[in-house]
Amino acid sequence: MDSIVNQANLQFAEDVLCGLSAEDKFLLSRYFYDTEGDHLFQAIMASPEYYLTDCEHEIFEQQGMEIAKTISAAGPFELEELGSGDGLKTQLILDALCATGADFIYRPVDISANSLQLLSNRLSNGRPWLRIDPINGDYMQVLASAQIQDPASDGPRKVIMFLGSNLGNYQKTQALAFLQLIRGTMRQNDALLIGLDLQKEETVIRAAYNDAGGHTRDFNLNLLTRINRELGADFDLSAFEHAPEYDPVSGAARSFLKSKSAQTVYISALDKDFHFATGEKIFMEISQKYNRPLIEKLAKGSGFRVGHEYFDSRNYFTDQVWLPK
Ligand code: AVJ
Repeated sequence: MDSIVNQANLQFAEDVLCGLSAEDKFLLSRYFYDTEGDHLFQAIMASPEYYLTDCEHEIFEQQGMEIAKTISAAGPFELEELGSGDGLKTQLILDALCATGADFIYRPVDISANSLQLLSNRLSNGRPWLRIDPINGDYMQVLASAQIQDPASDGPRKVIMFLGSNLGNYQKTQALAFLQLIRGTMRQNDALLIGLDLQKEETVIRAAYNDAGGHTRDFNLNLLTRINRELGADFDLSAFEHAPEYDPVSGAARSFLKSKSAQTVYISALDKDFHFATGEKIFMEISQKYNRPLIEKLAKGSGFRVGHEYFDSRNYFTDQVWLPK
């Protein structure tokens, strides 16, 4: 046991123990993103069914200048991006900001030092004007720490970006708590630019989380591979199937892995067996889809008001500027 569990994956081991011991088994979607998971997510974003990335890209391409003017109107600022990822759409915003003559420094925050490095290189290339100051770390921790200035200090104005409907990975109460945490770091002239995926025709959403190329299935199964490798488990991937669901009433898209048979999985880092009944599901991820009342409720409940809204041509997705209430 000691040989497998080190400091780095102790938290992972704990979370897997907690999730697989629960009455309704679950794993945490934050663990999808190992190196292979990053690649699989890239493949998902490139799949024709996954409309989210294209929609947000379209919004920034078509309305980037408006957004840039809106967020820079109140003067110089730090642009802090939570979970910057590959930065493909961020470059549209940065270029629009440059074109409007905005005075800003870009601070991407990401858990992956590697993707931060790639991002800095990609964005700096051809943009001699760009001031970039990456912060490596978990954005929850970075938000909670002084690395992002606390509202009592009189540092520069701040615009926080949280794009791609990443908020959707939180259940409703956690989403609210997270937004409150963000709000707590902000002052009156600061702003939040947030991307949210909207409720729409069911078939469109179902397809986005069940692409024909099987990337979403592989993305989910990869977490079992990660547990096998990092925690010494013996998950048989062929004994689980990808079973996504969408509830149009609540707007929750949820991914599950479903056990095809009655089986036992041993995890050596935990020195423990886990039993799965035929058809038993592991809840893997929620991707919440929003509508206006839901958005209003989240904004109000966390001390914001919706200042500006931008939509793609199909009204599938929205990027919004939220202002302190
Ligand atoms: C990165 C959280 C926005 O929920 O749509 C994509 C992750 N999961 N396909 C999402 C994801 C399965 C994605 N987010």
